[in-house]
Amino acid sequence: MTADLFETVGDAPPTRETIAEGAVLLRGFAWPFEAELISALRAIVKQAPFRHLITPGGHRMSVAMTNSGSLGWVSDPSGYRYDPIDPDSGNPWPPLPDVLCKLAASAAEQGGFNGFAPEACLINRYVPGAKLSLHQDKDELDYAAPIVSVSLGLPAIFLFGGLKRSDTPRRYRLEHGDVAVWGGPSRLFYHGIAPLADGEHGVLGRQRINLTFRKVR
Ligand code: MD3
Ligand code: FE
Repeated sequence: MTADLFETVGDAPPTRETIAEGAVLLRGFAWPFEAELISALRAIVKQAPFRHLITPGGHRMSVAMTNSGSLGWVSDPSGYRYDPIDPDSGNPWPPLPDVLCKLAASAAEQGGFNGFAPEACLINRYVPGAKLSLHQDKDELDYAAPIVSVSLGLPAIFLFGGLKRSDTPRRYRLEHGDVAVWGGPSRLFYHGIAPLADGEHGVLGRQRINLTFRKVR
């Protein structure tokens, strides 16, 4: 009884929930990696700081981004692309740390995708008010591979639609340590993040960080 009173939510065992064909939510899956994950992130961001990209439509994104891996996702007024070079520094993106690679591969395996070897890890930073409008991820050449996402810091409302933009999205609350695997038919579903609510996270402060691991080609 006393033990229950002092137990934190972070101690609950990871759970696995299928939310669509090919899409699996692994709540708390990243907790065992937390310390290593956050120190790896700090090192990446030192070499390739977060920046607000400009969309082809000329809008500055409210989400700040950086990348790790042999390729990074970038947007500028000429379009979206994967680039081996960070356009801000002229250097290659920081290589994918082992801990990130292992986390992504073991989550993918839990979701039924064996041998996942991501080339790109896009890192998104949300402060309160930042959002990501409904979109499809279709800048990759290989849709057979899943996308693995890891949520850290403040919770967010994830909007999960369907193959058509007009499909009404379902809402899921993604919290610190939650990992999701998006493959099979769900790989091209529309999705987004509602404007982040204000708050303070015990480890990461007033922000949410999301990592998406992708096989690009
Ligand atoms: C469902 N990021 O970077 S992660 C993105 O939380 C992106 O920053 C969001 O959408 C974020 O493109 C959502 C969850 C996610 C990622 C990719 C998907 C869900 C997905 C691809 C297909 C379907
Ligand atoms: Fe996306």
